[in-house]
Amino acid sequence: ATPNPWWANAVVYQIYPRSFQDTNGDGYGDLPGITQRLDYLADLGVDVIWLSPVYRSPQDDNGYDISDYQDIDPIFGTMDDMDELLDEAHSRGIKVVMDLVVNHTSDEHAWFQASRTTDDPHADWYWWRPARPGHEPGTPGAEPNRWGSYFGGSAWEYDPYRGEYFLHQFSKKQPDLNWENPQVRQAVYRMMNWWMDRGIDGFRMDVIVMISKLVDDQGLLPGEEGAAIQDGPVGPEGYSSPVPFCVDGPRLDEYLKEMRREVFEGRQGYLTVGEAPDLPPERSGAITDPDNRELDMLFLFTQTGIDSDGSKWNVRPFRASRLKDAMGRQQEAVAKAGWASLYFNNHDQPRVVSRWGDTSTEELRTRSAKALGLLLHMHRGTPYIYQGEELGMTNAGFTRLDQYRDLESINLYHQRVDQAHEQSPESMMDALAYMSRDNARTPMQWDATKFAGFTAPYAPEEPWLSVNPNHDKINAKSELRDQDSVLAFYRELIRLRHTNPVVAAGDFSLLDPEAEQVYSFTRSLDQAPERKSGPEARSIQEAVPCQRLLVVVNLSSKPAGLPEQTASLLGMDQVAATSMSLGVGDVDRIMISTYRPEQTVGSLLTGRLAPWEGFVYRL
Ligand code: TEU
Ligand code: CA
Repeated sequence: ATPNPWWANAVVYQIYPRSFQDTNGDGYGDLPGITQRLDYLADLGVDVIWLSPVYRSPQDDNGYDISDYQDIDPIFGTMDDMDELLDEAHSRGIKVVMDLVVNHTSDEHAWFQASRTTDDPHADWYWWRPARPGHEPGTPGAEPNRWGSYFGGSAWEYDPYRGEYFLHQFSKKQPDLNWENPQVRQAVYRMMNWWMDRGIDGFRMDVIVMISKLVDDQGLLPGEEGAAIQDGPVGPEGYSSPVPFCVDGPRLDEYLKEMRREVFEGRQGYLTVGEAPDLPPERSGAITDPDNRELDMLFLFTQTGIDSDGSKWNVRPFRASRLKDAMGRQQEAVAKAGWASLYFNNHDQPRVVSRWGDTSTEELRTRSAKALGLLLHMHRGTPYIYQGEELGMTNAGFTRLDQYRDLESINLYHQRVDQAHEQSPESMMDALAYMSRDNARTPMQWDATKFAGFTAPYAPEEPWLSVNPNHDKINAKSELRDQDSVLAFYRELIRLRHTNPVVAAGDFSLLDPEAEQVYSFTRSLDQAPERKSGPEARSIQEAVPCQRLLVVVNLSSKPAGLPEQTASLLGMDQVAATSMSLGVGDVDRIMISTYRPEQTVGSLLTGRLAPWEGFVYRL
């Protein structure tokens, strides 16, 4: 029987269409390109693809600024191309989830244009506010409050036509929709239903936890003239953070429940995943509890914040204990009810192998890419693979600002270096090389040809963002031929989740939280737990014999001993650091390893792990 919820053992693959496959030589990936590569994805074994936005857009933020939700942007193709992609994906048993960007629209959306006239029915569809009394509108200090935008500058933009400011948490071409207005919500649900009826299988919901903003009794935002609530303290760049007032606002649950009722009730086989920056993991249990009828799962951010301090541009060293704490909190939050999504990479994060792995040699790159993949995929939840992660693709390696295209990277460089003098040019370039979103956005590396097979070598236009020169070594074509490739390993990870109910559903229990080299935990289904994950999910649990898996990963380029709790689970003698139990020598217990299973048996016998050695052991 198909498990329900079906996503309990599914693996999702994220496509960033602009960088996946160009078919017409204009340097931008497109929908026909995705359709062309579906066999590759089917062969990898993924169940779902999530497409970053392909709607009509001025492309200020690469499509996260939508000017028409019911049309396809010409750079990506046509609605016919979309329908064909849906058909071709479905015929291979692959579901298609689209991005839903409804915290904001583009300023070029018809709703926003209409909203600029105060007597238009759309006048209240965005957060319009007058200039601060006593200030000349449009001059510094006249903004309604001191909030800064995530992409630099004030979160308010003055529109001389309307004579008022509008709120934009992201770029000034991304005005925030006013969800307080029921007409806005109904228009969004109508659009969502239109797409669901067209045959898509769900939505990834962009910054969905930001749709409700905290207002006082008079409807004033924090820090506005006369407001009952103050805005937060101002940082070195002169702005205060909207996070405490815009993330997880007072009406979030109400809106999510309404959306669920208006769009998804009565539908089946779909997936909803909400993006949740700055949401405390503890809240995810309630939002994803099926009984609460909100969302299926959330992308939390605790793990992506472990190597920076305050701002993402203040980079600090990776520590395994911080990663364990971040992931552990997420796992804990949904242990009884609700569900987790698992990711290290997406289009906003640097490449994980460059970030927490080791790319100094080819050997270490493949080992560490596998180790990080194994670590992620063995947690409890639905894993997301970002295009190229399955190849062990690395950061872009850019050294000059003019190589970057991302508005966040470019704006923040100017704000922090030129305006606030907060950071030296060198340290900001280092921070960009480590953290910039463009690291994830270089074209997909299909083969070793001039533009990596992303676009034809003789294409009239070069790719919109430079291809990583290492595509001569790191590419899908060569990895498809290699049994030991990162790609082959990901295929195996996916297969394991599909075939082993413990991997899909087993309880998570962290071991040795303080250990800095080795990350280990168990997954178990031994006491069929009371869990609210839908009726059929219980049936996979009942169908399996009791099982317990031990996951151990050396997250370093040096050999590592087994930490205490891990060693004792394996029946290791701490003093002699050798195995006391015969079982440890049994190669059949190694379900997957980043080394050959025989080698991992050797490591277990001596109690010493090789660099980036990671494995799953059947206890
Ligand atoms: O991102 C929201 C978000 O908070 C981040 O991941 C953001 O990119 C990062 O914090 C900036 O430092 C979503 C999308 O994933 C992102 O691509 C969009 O730019 C953003 O929303 C606006 O739509
Ligand atoms: Ca193209």
